[in-house]
Amino acid sequence: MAVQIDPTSYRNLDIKAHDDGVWVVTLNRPTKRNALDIDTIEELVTFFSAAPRAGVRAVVLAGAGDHFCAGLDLIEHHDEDRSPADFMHVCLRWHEAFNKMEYGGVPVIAALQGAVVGGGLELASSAHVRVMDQSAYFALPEGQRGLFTGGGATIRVTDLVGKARMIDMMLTGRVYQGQEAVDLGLAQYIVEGSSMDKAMELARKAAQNLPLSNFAICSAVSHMQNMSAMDAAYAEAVVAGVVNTQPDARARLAAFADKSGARVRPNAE
Ligand code: 1HE
Repeated sequence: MAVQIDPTSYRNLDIKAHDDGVWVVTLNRPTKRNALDIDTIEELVTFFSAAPRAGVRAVVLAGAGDHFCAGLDLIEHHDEDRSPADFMHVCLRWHEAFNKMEYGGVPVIAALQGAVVGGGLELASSAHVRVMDQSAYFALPEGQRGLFTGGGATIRVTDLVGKARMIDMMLTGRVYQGQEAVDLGLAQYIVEGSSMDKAMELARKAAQNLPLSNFAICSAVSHMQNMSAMDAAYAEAVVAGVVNTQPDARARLAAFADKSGARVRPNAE
């Protein structure tokens, strides 16, 4: 059942495992601003298909260089001169990759800098947590390029910012950055320094949770959003039945009961 991930078999992704179960996956085509060509998408499918069964406790997803990701590889798209059916299949591979991320059960923390645009925003919005630095900015330039979103923005970006803002971003190319981007929900954290450092800190924290708890958090919440409230409540009860009785949780519950377990306190001033 356990699968192995061989970092040396990836060309467009740089993959590094850390001792604490945190894996750093970096889009590694900085000279192309990490634009998503089909090979990169296939490597994302491969990695995120394996991660849940390979002991990966959390993933930090990053982009090499000054920009997280410039979206669809427009040069490849231009040169391939794809048919409608061809591009539909390209988009289905994007969905395969991004659904594996969102529904795979392994926490994915995105570390963002520079452009997070078009398909780059679709990729980032498939992560569970987004950390931006002061240089990061978000946009959907598809409208200006004669294109439309094809990697899930109509679903995930709309979930983050709402329908009206999503349509405005696509119609006018509006760019969001800084604290406003956090206030709208495009990222959960903004940092003065490196988004990578903060993302690693959050990933290490998440990696300390029991894997089955993280599996539920990083798959069940998304699945339940797709259900009616009645069905979601039922599914939540079933998931909680499994997770909340896991044998590995007993030591944590015992620690609370004997008062050695950490208490929940407000943040220090
Ligand atoms: C690219 C791409 C790309 C850069 N595809 N090659 N996305 C966009 O519309 C964003 C397009 N990119 C940009 O607006 C800018 O490149 C950036 C703001 C991201 C960066 O600017 P800058 O000045 O640092 O770089 P540059 O000079 O524009 O580009 C550097 C190189 O990266 C250059 O290649 P070179 O071989 O001439 O050196 C660029 O061609 C290359 N490059 N971005 C291919 N996107 C499933 S549907 C999803 C639909 C979409 O995602 S549409 C949105 C596409």
